[in-house]
Amino acid sequence: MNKPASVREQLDAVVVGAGFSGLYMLYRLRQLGLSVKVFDSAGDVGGTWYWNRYPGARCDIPTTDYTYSFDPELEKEWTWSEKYATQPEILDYLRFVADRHGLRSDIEFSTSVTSARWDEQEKRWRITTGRGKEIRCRYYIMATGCLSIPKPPDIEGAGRFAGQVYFTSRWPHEGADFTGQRVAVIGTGSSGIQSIPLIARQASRLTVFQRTANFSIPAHNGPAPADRLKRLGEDRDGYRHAARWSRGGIPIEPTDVLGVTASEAVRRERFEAAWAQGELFGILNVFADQGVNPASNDIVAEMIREKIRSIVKDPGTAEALCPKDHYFGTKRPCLDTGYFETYNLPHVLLVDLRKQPIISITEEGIETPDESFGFDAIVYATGFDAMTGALVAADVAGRDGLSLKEKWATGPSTYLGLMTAGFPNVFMLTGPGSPSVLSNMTVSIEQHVDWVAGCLEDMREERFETIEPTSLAESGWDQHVQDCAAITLHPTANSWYMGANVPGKPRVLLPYIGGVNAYRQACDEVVSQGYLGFRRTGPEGARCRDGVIRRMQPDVAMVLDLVAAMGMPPMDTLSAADARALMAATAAIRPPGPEVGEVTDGVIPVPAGDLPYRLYRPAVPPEGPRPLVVYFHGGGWVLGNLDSDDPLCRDLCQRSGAVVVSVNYRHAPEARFPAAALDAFAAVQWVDANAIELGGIPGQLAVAGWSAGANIATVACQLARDDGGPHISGQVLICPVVDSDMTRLSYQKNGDGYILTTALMRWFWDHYADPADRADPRAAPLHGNLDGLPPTCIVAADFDPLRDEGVAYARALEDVGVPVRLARARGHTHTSVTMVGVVISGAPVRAEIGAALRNFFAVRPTTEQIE
Ligand code: NA7
Repeated sequence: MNKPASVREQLDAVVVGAGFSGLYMLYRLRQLGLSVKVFDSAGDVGGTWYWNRYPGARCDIPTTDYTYSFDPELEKEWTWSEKYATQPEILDYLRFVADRHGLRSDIEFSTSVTSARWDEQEKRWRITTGRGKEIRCRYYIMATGCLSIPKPPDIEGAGRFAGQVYFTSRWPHEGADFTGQRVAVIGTGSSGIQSIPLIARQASRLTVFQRTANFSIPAHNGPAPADRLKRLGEDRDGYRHAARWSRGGIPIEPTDVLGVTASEAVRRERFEAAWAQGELFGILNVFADQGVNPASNDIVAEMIREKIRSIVKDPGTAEALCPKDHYFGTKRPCLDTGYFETYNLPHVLLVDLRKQPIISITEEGIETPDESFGFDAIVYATGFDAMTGALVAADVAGRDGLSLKEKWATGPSTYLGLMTAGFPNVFMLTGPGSPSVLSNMTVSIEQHVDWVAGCLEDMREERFETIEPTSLAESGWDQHVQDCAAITLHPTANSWYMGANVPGKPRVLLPYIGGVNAYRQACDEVVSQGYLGFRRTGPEGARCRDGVIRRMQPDVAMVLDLVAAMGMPPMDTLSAADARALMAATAAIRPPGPEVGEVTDGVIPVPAGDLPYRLYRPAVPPEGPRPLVVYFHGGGWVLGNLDSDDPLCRDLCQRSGAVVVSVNYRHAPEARFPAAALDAFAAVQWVDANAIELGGIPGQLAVAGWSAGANIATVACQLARDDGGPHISGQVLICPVVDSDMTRLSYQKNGDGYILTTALMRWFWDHYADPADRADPRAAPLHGNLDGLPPTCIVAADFDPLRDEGVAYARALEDVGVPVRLARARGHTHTSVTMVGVVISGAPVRAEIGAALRNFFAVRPTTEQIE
C-alpha cells in the first residue's frame, strides 16, 4: 500500500527515470534554471542498463555512436574500450556522466512515482511517490524507457519451478553461476542470443527453447571501428551533425542499389561486406528496397540462412535456427558473438517450440509432448512490454481523470511521440510515434530532450503555462506514423515493434519508421510554424495554430524530393518535343510494372488515320473472353504514348481481370482540339465492334484514363450516349481534367510544387485548345450534359491542382443520378497514384480502381443495352 502523502513540495518539473534520457533531461532542465527532481525505482542511474545485467549484455549500436554528444569535454574524457560495450561499461559511463555533472543530488533512487494527477485549477501535476511524498509540478516528463517493463512469463506452470529462476531483464546484481548446472533458456531475442554462448560456457547442459528463429549476424566485436574513430577525430562536430540528420542516427550512406535489379555479384559483394562489418545499420542497408520489397528482402534473408547452415553442423538444428516466418529486419535482428557456433557444442540442445511446444513448467523442469526436461535453473529471455508498457503502467490521469491506459486502449496516440492530448504538460521521451528503437537511441534521446527543453524555454518567454496537442494534430501524426509503416514490411511481423509479443496488445507499429532526419525536420517545422498543432495557454490567454504537420504520403514526398534534386527544367518552359523527350527519359528508368499474361501491339483504323494500341491480357485463369477496358494515357493532350503509362496499364489489367486496350491518340499542338476527344470516341467504337477478336466479352466495355486521358475518356462517354452507343459499363477517371477553370481552391493550394503546376496546366491548355473552345463540353466535360453517363469512379488526389474539379464532376454526376465512387487519394499528387512500383502508398487507391472496374462488370448489361 502507498504510504500517505506527507511531504509537499513544489517543483517546476518531475522526471521519471534516470537512464540515458532522464539524465540528460535533468541536465537540460537545470540549465534552464528550473527546479526538478528525478525519480527512479532502481538503486542507481542507468535505466535499462541498470536492470539488464545478464551475461553478454551489450549494446547493438557501435559505442562510438551510442554515446552522448551534448558535452564535447565528456567525449574527450571518456573512451570506450570496445566496438560494442558491455553492460557494466555502459553503466559505468552513465555513472561517470552523473558524477561529472553532479546529477545525483536531484535524483531520488529506489523511489517510484505511484500516481500523477492533473489539477486543472492549479494547472499543475500532483505527483505521489512510493515513499509518501506529494509533489506539485508544472511539467511531468516520462523518461521511462522503451524496454523497461518485462513481459510476464505467459507459460503454463511458470510459478511452479522449484529451481533457480532468472529474468534477463532483472538479473541479480551478484550475478549467477551456472557451473555444472542443467540450464534452460527460453527466448531467442537479443537477450537470449547474447547470453546463450556465455551460459553455455558454465552449464553442464544447456537447453534453448526457441519459439521463433531469429536473424543474427556476428558482431565482430573488438576495438572501436577505426574508420569511425578517424572521422570523429578529424571532425567530431561534423560527424555528430551527420548522425543527427541521418536516417537511423548513425552517419552511413544510404544505398540506392535495388536488390531486385542488382547483379548476383553485386548482391553477394554488398552482403558479404555487411556481414564482415557486423553492424545493424549495415546489414539493413544491403539494398535500398529490402525493407519494402519482399523479393529483395528474401535475397538478404536467404544469404543469412546460408551462413547459418554453414556454421551449424547438425543439419536439423541448422534448419530450425533459420528464420523463415518473418521478413529480415521486421523483428529486430541481433548481433552475436558465437551464437550459432554454440549449437555445435555437445552439451547444447535446441528445442524448436513450433514442433515441440511447452506443455507446462513443472517443479523439476519443462514438459513437452515428447520429453520431460529436468533443470537446475530456468532463464527467461522473453522480452518486454515495449514502448508503451512503462507509460501505461504509470498511474497517470490527465484532464477529466482519463488515464493513459484508457486513452490508449486501442493503441497509442501521440503528437510527434512527445505528447498526447488530454495530458497537458506531460512529455514522453522516445515515446511511441517517434523513431526511438528504430534508431540510435542516444541520438533520438538527445533530440527529444533538446526539443522539450526548447519548448519549455519558449513557453517561459511567451508566458505560457500549459501545452497540449490538439486532437487534429495528433490524429494527423498517428496517421502519418501508420502511413510510414504501411509502405514497409514491418506490419507483417509478429514483433514487439508491432506490440504483437504481448497478448491482447493492440497491433500497430509503435515507433516512427520515417527516419531520424525526417522526424527531426517535422519537429523543427512544428516549432517554426508557431508550435503548429499545439494549444498553449497562460495568464494572457491561449494560442493555437491548429493543423497537421505531415499530410503527404511519405513515399510521395520522397519522389518529390528526388525530382527536386534532379534539378530538371520546368516542363512548361520547354518545347513540346523536348518535354516529350524528358518524359520518355524518366519513363525509361522506372520499374516495369507487374507481369501480365500477354501484351500485344496493334493499330486502330479511325477516320483520321491509324491509332496505335497496346493490349494487356490478364495472366490468371479463367481462360477465355474478358471484359474490356479502353485506357487513355495522361500527358495534357501533348505528351505520353503507349510506353508512358505501360506500368499502370499492367497494374489495371492485373487488378481488374479485364483486357486493357491502351490507345494512343493524336497529340497537340500537331493535332489540336477536338482531335484527341474524337480519336478517343472512335477508338471506343472500334474496340466495341471488335470485342470478340480482342478477346473481350461483347457489351462489357469500360473506359479509363488519367489526367487528360481521363478527360477524353469521359468525353467519349458523353459522345457515346449522344450517338446511341456503344454501351459503356463504367468509367474510371484518375485525376481528370474536366474543366478549364483554373481558379478553384485546389489550384491555389497545389498549383506549385507538386509536379503538375498551374503553369504547366496552362501550357497544356494553350497547346490543346483555343480559349474560345475551352468551355466546349468536349474540352470541359463538366459543362456537358451528364445525364445517363455510366457508373463512374473518380480519383481525386489531395495535392493535385485538379482535385476540386474532379470532386465537382463527381458531385455533378451524382446530382443527375449517376452512381459515383469518389476515391480520395489521401496524401497523393496528380502523378503519384500512377507510379506503379515506385509509390507503394498508391497501391490501395489502385486496388480501389480495380474493384470499381470489377464492379462495373459484375452488373451484367441487359440484352437491350447490348443491342
Ligand atoms: P525479444 O526480442 O522480445 O525476445 C524475446 C524472445 O522470447 C523471443 O524469442 C520470443 O519469441 C520469446 N518468447 C516470448 N514469450 C515466449 C513464450 N511464452 N514462450 C516461448 N518463447 C517466448 O526480447 P529481448 O529481451 O531478447 O530483446 C529486446 C530488445 O532489447 C532487443 O530487440 C534489442 O533491441 C535489445 P517470439 O519471437 O515472440 O516468438
